[in-house]
This record gives sequence, C-alpha cells and structure tokens, in this order.
Amino acid sequence: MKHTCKLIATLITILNCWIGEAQNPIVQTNYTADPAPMVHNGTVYLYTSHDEDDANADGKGFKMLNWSLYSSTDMVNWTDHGIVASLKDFNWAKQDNGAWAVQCIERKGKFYLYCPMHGGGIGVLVSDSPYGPFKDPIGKKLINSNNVWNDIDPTPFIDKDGQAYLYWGNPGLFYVKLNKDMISYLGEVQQIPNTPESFGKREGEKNEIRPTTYEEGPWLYKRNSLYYLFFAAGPIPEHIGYSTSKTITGPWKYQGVVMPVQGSSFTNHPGIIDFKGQPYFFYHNSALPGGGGFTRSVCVEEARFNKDGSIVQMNMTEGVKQSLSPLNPYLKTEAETIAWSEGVKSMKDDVSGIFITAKYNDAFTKVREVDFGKKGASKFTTRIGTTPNGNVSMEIRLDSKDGDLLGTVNVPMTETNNKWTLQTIDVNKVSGIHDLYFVFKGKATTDILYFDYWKFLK
Ligand code: FUB
Repeated sequence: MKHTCKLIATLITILNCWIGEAQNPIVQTNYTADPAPMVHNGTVYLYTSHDEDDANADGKGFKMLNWSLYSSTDMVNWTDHGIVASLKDFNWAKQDNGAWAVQCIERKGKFYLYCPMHGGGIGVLVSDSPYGPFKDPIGKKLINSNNVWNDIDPTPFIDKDGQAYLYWGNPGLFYVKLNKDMISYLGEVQQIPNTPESFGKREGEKNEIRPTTYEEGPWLYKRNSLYYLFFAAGPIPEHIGYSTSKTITGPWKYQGVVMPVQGSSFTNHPGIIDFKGQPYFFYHNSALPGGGGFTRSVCVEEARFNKDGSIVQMNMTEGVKQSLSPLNPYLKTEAETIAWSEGVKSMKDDVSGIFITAKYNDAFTKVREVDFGKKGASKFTTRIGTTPNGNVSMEIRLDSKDGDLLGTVNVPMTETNNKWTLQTIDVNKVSGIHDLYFVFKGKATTDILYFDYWKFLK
C-alpha cells in the first residue's frame, strides 16, 4: 500500500512537470493529425488533417471532413488559420468523409495542395497564397487507381533539376513525375518494389500484402546529397521508419526506426522540414484529453542527424525547448496565436476570421517568450466580448497561470460572438522576456468570452 501511494505520488509529480512544461501537442484547440509542414518566406505553414471531436461516436472510426492550417515563425507559438480546404472543394467527390493526409508545396508563387479522399482518389487544389482560398483547377481526380486503400497520403517533392514528383500509397508505394503545371503527370504510375532491403523485414505473422514494414504516410526529404523517405511503419500500432537513396526514385535502402511505437494512437505520420538551420520532425499521437486513435494531435521534435547521414532515433517528448525569436507584444497578436491552452476552442466567422472562446472558468492560453524590452509596457488593449451575464474578466499574468498579475480586463456584454468591444487598461510595469498567460474568469457553463486579438502599448 505504502509503495502504491509512493508510486501514485511520483506519477502525479511527473505528470505535473510534464504538463507544466508541455509544448506538445502543439495544437490544443482541436484534434489534428497527419502533419504536413511547409517552409515559405521565413514561416512554417503546418497543414493538418482534422479529426472531428465526435469521431467514432457512431463506431465508424475516422470522421475527417476538412484540412486545417497553423503557422509559426518561432516554433513555439502557433497561429490557427482554421479550415483551409474541405471535401466540398471537389465537386466531383462523392464521399462525405475521408479527408486524410494532405500536403502542400509551392512552385512559382502558386501553392498546390494534394488531397486524398479515402476511397475516392487524390485531388489537387491550387491557390495564390498558402492561406488559400484553394480551388480545384482540373475538376477531376489527379490520381485514380480505383483501389480504396492505395490512393492515400500524397507527398510532393521538387528535385534539384526542377522535376516534380508525387509519391503516395498504402500498402503499395507509388510515384508519378508531375508536369511543370503540378496538376497533371507524365507517363505511367510507377510502383516502388516493396522489398525488405528497401523497407525492412516486417515483424510478426507473414503478411502477403504488407511484406515489409512500409505501411503508409511517405514523406520525402533531402539532406546534403542524400534523399530520405520517412514512412509510417507496421505492424499496427505504427512506428516511424526511414530509408535513403542516392536518387529520388530509389533504389531505397532501409535505415531503421526514427520513432518507436509511442503515444497511444494506432497510426503515426511523419513530416520533416529544415527551418532556420534546424531540422524539425512532426508526428501525431493521442495526447490531448479525449484523445485516441481517431482523435489525434500533432506534435513536433527537434531532429538530429549523425555525420554519416543517419537520423538520431527520437522519443515523443514535451517538444521544442526554446523559441527561435521572442514575440513582440507591441504588435497586434491574434488571440489564436498560442503556445499552450486549456479549455479553449477556436472559432471562425465572416466578421472577425478566427478567434477563440473560453469554455470554462479558469480556462487559459499561454504565449511563450514575449519580449517587453527594457522600459516595458504601460497599457494593454484587446478586442474581446462576452454573452453571459455577470462578472466576466480576463486576467493577464506572467510566467504561470497563477503568476504576477499585470492587469484585469473586465469584459462587457456584446450580445454575440461577432459583436466586439475594444478595451484598454493600465498594466503593472513589466520588462524583459516572459511567458504571458491569459486566464478567463466567469461563471457561465459554456463560452465564457470571445477573444480576438491583443497588443501592449509602451
Ligand atoms: O488520418 C487518416 C490516415 O491515418 C492517414 O492518411 C494515414 O497516414 C494515417 O495517419
């Protein structure tokens, strides 16, 4: 009994430490999966699939209707841009579910989003901006093997000679050479030989359809002169494996495990980029409250490579330790730019775009590494609103949810979530770099307040 109590106390301490330092999963306002990061003009654009909150409530597994976008310039604070594409953007698509792992790539100022519709082929959308709006330029499937499983998880890559490729597939691995227009392809669909030399010997029972560890979720990456193919590997539950090659089309040589089975989701899915000189490895697990195999969450780790080109195996951790650049609080920041939050959801309307709503008393958001400078701030201004009667407020605190109070915004009634008020208050003197906490106070049982943006004044 004594031992059990000690064990529980230790576990609680570990959990508290972990939550206190938590950075992963990087989105807490929605379930996200299948990370597809893209670097463009000094920003990481992270496209994800979106697991609905009530997925599998009917016992039917995945409920995935659309794709989301988040962005960051510092790798610790992520801005929610909401849904950027959906199954409805393909007027030929028959299904109302199956918006699986998407990926975006830029070519000559246009952004191409390759979208699998499970059981319905792979479509492509195009936009002039990474934020969309994305439109279907061909009005039909780009990839159509008529095989329910095969046509998923597209990953585009442009080689040094300008030739673009699209890889995809589960349980087979396929590719085509994309034409320069990125919305059509040249020649036949090619299949990569699924051999143990290329993808590793599969553990467990013999599996005719899946002879190697390759399962799904291919991700192409190049480092120095070596090509990498990361992939979700079996048997289920999935781990992440990788292979390398001297050319983009193989032959691929299996190199081992990147991330073992962890995180309580039966799938995992890799995405890797270089940003400001550092490689980052994205994946998903089921770490959020209510999380599971159909309610997943995207995470990120700093990746490391050895001199011989092999990747250092990773575990799922609390994530990125330090911001790449402190946040300037004297510029307008969206309320949906968040390092960590609890009890908060993001919403969207035509008047304000994305904003957040607090779901219960003491819900909060955290913004990491905010630089107030030497002289510090004297005032704080925000666009905010509430619908419940009674005392509703937002506390601004430093370095922890219960940290020093900078000021309290009393939130006036604004009737609906698209009627806002601008509130400006005096704040206690603050200077230097701090984490900033917005703590939401109110008695309502749902949607305590709406919060659109904030800014400090010197
Ligand atoms: O998210 C649906 C599917 O699960 C993806 O397409 C696979 O990669 C796996 O993550």
